[in-house]
Amino acid sequence: MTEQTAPKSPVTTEQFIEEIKEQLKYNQGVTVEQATDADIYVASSLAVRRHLMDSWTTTQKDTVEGNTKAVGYLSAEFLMGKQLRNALLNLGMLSEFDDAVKALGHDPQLVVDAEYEPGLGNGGLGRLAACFIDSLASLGVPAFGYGIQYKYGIFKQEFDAEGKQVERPDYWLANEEPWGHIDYNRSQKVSFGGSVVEEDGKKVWKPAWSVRAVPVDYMVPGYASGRVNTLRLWSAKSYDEFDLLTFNKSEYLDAVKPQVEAENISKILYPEDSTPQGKRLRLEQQYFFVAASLHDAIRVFYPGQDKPDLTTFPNKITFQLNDTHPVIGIPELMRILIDEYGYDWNTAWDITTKTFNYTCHTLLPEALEVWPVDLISELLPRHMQIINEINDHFLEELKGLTRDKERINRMRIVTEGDYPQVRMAYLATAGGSHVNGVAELHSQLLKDVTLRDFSDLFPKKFTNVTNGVTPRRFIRLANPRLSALITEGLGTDKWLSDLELLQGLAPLANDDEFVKKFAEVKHANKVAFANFAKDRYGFDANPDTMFNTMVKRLHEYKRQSLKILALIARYAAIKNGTINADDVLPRTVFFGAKAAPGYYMAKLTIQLINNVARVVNNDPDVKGKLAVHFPANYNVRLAQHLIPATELDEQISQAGKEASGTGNMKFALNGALTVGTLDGANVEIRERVGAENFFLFGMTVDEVDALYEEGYNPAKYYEADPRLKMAIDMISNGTFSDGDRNTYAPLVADWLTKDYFMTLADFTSYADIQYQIEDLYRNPMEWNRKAILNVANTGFFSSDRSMEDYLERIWHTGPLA
Ligand code: GP0
Repeated sequence: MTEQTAPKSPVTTEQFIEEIKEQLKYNQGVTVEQATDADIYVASSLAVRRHLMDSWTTTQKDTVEGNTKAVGYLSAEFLMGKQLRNALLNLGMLSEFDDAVKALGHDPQLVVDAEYEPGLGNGGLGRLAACFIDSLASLGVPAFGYGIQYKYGIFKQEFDAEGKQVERPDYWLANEEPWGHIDYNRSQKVSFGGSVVEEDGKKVWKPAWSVRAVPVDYMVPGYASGRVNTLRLWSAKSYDEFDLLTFNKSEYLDAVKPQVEAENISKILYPEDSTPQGKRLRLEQQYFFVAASLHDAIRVFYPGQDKPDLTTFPNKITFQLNDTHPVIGIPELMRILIDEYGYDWNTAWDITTKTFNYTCHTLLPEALEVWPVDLISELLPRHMQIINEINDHFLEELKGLTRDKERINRMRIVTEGDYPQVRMAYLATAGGSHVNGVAELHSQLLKDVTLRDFSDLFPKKFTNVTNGVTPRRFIRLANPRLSALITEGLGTDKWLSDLELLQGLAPLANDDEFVKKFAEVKHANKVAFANFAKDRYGFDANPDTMFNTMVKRLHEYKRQSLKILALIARYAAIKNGTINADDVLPRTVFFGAKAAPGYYMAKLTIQLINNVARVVNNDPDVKGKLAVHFPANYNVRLAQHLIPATELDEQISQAGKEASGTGNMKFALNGALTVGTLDGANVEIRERVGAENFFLFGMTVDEVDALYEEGYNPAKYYEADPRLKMAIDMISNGTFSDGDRNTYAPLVADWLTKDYFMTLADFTSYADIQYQIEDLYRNPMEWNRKAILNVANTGFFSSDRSMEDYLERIWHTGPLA
């Protein structure tokens, strides 16, 4: 990426004040005196949006008229976070905004707080999509994000009196939302059900019902690139036509029912992360947004053309399938080309395979979507025919490549048997040009294990692109103090668009003055977080203790239970005097995690963490030594507050299970040290920051495999390490459940008999490395030197670099001229 200095504001503070006033008057109809923080938020957002408008329209025009291929990022999730400050940053208006808002008598922070965070994603995958479109715009690459504007985002998490997770609906659109523009004039019709008939030797789909897909457009401003791309999120609306037959025969309410129900399609985000539920509505959602997006792209790139030459489609736009969720786009594009535009099979297949690429985000077999043939046949009968035909052609192709019948059978896209299913990951691999994993280790395991047969026969399809995160949101906006220090240290702010420049900080790790300033920044961030936490969650966190954080979805493979067991062991050791109280390094541990509402073990783990926190925080014996806090409803906003304040980050998944992780990158870039396993992108982080600046523990992938082979017996580890035994016994005997021995029995039983992710086997090395961590922490200069080296050496993990890798290895396109 070409380095940019910060953009210059298009307005003075005085002008911006006038613009806000104008919006208050002509949009909201309130006077400056009447205006609340929320009014100022809406008015300033609309004013900011106007400043993006010219760049947005020229970017769209250049995207269509230029000869640079665009990128279409198809994703069921975009976890955007708040928009206002991000737009201000990219326009160079941060200080003008602060000053204007103050002049109008408001606190800028309260105005920004009035924005309700859109939660249109579950976790890593959705946030990655948001980072990617930010980077594409910042690189000046023409791109569309395509997804769904769910009416209800990821649930709001609360905890009840017993510490159990309670889910509340996230009706974010109940608030004024100035960023999305709903464009009724560019809607698309998406149909479902019915049957396929033969007419003049052609297959004709006669759908049973249709829904109107209305685009809601969000501007995606690039940082200092002058480009503004589009995130187009589809919202389902009913058609106003009645089913007249029903209307004549029966009741009005029966007649409107299908119309009313059509809107359900975009009502709610499925809250399962990495564990798809295979529900009918979910498939409807997937087809809904993908069909609308493909038709939209044809509308955009062939304006006004009835008979466009779609053999040029792959030169206009390349579609990235973000996991298997949009893979129904492959048969849909085939259907469009064959049924709507009259192309023959081979031409259609050639266009389709050139158009799509697939990113896999998992190694958990249960996370790879499979749809029953019956369900697809019922909802999308024509697509099921096409998928079967793809399967037949594919099996033919395989026969030309191998004689191994077993292998060919294993590779079927449509399985055989009484309940045949469609494997979406296989369809994606067969129907696109490239398949990528999201970190080196993950991509290797995809080739060696998950998609082995495919990689053996189509080795050239497979590649890796290691994930990244946007430095604009996750350093500049989240951590203004560190940003200022980096700029001071490097003598330039160009690092925000060329993050490898952070390398220039490495020598400063030996400069005691700089190290002290770095330590002051971290301490100030801890104080700021403590204030935020007090204000927002009501707990006291002592900034003079080590801040140790584990934030991510609650999943057994991520092993929050390893953290909680080690924490209980530590608590017991302090309490029993096994460790001398004076030798205890004071620590404050933060958890943040949502569990899928139907995931019993994960929810029980949440309850356990909350109750360990309750017991520990109320025990005078450990006061000042150990504290545990679990703020509810971890989201992008909380991440932006907590990550800059963290000193030790936990990335402790079982090796071979976390595809990449992206939190790990955010923490390292904000100067936290990582305690982690050799999993996902941890491997690459450790390579870059240096083994001596990373706390490695636990089994490797090979060791995990070997232990499975040998037969894993978790009870053995329970007997072998008294710390572990103590921790589990305390959970069993009711220490964290007011004496009730049943509450956590399912967790205990699982650990002692199954422990599928080998938490117990890694316990000892995890508990032991804590001594190293604490020894280092006792030497603040050394700790901070290592923290600086983490910042200096992780510039690689910018999502700008990820995008450049995709451009080079997969998309073969670049910035607009
Ligand atoms: C992977 F399969 N991820 C899935 C899924 O359904 N949802 C999801 O968020 C995540 C991976 O678990 C990850 O390792 C990865 O970094 C992220 O996708 C983006 O690639 C950690 O969140």
